[in-house]
Amino acid sequence: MKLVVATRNKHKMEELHALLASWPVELLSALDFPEIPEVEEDGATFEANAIKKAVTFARATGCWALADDSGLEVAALNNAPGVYSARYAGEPANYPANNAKLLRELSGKTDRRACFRCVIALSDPQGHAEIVEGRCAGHIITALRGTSGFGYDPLFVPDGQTQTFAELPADVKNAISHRGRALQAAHDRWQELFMTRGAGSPAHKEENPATPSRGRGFQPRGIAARFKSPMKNNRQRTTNN
Ligand code: ITT
Repeated sequence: MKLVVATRNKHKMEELHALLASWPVELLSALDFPEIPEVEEDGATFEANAIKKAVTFARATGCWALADDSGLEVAALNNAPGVYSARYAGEPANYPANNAKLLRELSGKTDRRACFRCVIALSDPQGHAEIVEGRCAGHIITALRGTSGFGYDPLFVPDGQTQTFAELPADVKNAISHRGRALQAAHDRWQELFMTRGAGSPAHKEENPATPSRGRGFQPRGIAARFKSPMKNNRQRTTNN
């Protein structure tokens, strides 16, 4: 079964490849579909953006699609940069500029608590989507440390660790990160789907006929009812089921 990951972020894709290694799926990414234009992330929430990316790619490719919308929420900054994490310092997205801005904004502040959030949406080819979420709490240090990972990794020390995400080995980051936790939830919730479906077969067409587009361009309906495994440690929500 083909699964399109709706991202052009190579670092994210590397992490997803490692994290999805045990799934019986052939992973494709947005880079395999250069004809599909970049999806504008204009939602007010991680959920809205993740669903928009997944549904757009699912409908455009006729495959199941998965999208991750993620970012960093900093307590002392009223949860900024949040959904604006990728372009915190402006266009075009630039990791060093974002990190420099974060350090400036936190300069002199003693409350350095922060939380990475990751919302993963899975959409069937008709555009019915469901989400899971993972979080990783930690704090922001005062100078960059480490060279692995991407984004805010050199400034973020997860709770229970002394090293930043950019210093920790990739497998340690993946085990505790917001993305790793969201994917663990996804695995628990959706594995039956990937174990039982044949390549490219559309999902439960009769039970959940495609819902007409509305509002932001999609009207997701949950596919949760079909899957037995309850979520364990992660928050989960179905979308408008
Ligand atoms: P796609 O939309 O193509 O997937 P993107 O980089 O634009 O790629 P997002 O919209 O989800 O991804 O923005 C996420 C931003 O949040 C990302 O650019 C980083 O700045 C930050 N971020 C997310 N996960 C991170 C992680 O694991 N480590 C460090 N920074 C992260």
